[in-house]
Amino acid sequence: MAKALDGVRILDFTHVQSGPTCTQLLAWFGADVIKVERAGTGDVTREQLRDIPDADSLYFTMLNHNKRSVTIDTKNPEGKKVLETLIKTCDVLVENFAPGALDRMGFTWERIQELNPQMIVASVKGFGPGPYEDCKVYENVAQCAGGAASTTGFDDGPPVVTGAQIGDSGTGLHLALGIVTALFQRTKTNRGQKVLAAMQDGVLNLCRVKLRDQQRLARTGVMKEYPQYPNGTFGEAVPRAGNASGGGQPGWILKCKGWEADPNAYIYFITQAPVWAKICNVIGKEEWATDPDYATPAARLPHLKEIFAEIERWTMTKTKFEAMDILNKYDIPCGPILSMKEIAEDESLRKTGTIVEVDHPVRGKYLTVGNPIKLSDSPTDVTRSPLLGEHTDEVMTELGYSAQQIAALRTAGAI
Ligand code: CAO
Repeated sequence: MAKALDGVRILDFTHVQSGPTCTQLLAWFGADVIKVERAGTGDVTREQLRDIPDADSLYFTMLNHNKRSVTIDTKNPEGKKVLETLIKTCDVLVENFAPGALDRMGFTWERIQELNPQMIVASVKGFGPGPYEDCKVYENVAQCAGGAASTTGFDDGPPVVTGAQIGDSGTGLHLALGIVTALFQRTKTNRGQKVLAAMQDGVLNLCRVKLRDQQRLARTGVMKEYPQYPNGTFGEAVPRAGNASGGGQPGWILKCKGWEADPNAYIYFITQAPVWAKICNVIGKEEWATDPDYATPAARLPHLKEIFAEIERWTMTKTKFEAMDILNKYDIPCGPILSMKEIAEDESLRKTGTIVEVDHPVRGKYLTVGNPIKLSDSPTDVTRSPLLGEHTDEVMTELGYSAQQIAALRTAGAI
């Protein structure tokens, strides 16, 4: 079946995580993604966190599926010429170098426009224009600067970063949307444009509800769904809310049967207002359904701690899966805390292509996360990541270079 982005050519100058997640998504939607790497080393993640000697790491393979790899030394004059040829034939250049690196290479926006006025140049940077625009940034820096760390964790502990890579993969996702939007606009303007996704901005976008709460706090001095209410104190900034729900329906993580030995024997439980009476029935507190101190969401807010303690007395008698089965019968929103081991073994996720087993010539079989976005007319087939420079000759031939020219460029260290 044809793919949504068939015919779109991406010059993929990305490395590490944020940029590669973006171009991997575009490849999954059918774009021809040509990853340009330095000969000899390539993307630094090829050798980071290796679990098999001399094999591309899982870090690399899991971020670079469905791409082709060419090696070009873009600081070599001949290599620069090859890159220029590539720029002329591609629709989008995606990069996440440190600020200024592309300019230092000689490929300024103006130069790229000269070579290909239709080219979209998409960049991930740590920060947008401003005091930190020249900084190098990794995941957790973005989580801290984007407001996630100050609002994650418990009130009596330090700021905490989350395991979800919202700075890297989250920004890659933002950038991918920017690229397809620019491609769409190009169909009307026939012009390229710059697309910037700053990691701080991406994280803040995902922390939008916390900026909402900052303003509520400034106005009212209290947030009644936060664990600090009614007995704790609020300062000037949004506090860490533990496992409280970020929305209007109070929730918390509760112990389930086996929690003493299993660090993931927990369930997330939401006391959604319309099912309050059902919750009271399930946990054996029928009287709370009509008691004026518990019957309405507003009345419950000062009692949330006590309410969740009572619900936990019930969840501790069930495994997280038993609790899930029972609660779902009554439409009570809840979610088991799944370990990565449980997710890796989940058959339903494999059936949908969300977890995929891939075979690799050097490392053998491994699991990866497939495309989380499913298009009915553009299905994703996950293919292994390329070996370093695996497609150099193929791509150079497509660009019109003869075998002799390729050999000469290789001897000159340009590719
Ligand atoms: N041939 C020749 N040189 C190449 C090349 C190639 N094919 N590909 C890259 N290079 C060179 C660049 O020209 C640059 O050289 P200069 O520093 O001399 O200009 C250098 O390699 C790239 O360096 P970098 O500064 O981007 O890499 P780093 O490892 O020092 O920093 C990172 C990594 C991620 C901190 C930085 O790239 C960055 O801040 N990127 C933007 C934010 C971002 O995406 N962060 C998330 C990364 S995922 O956690």
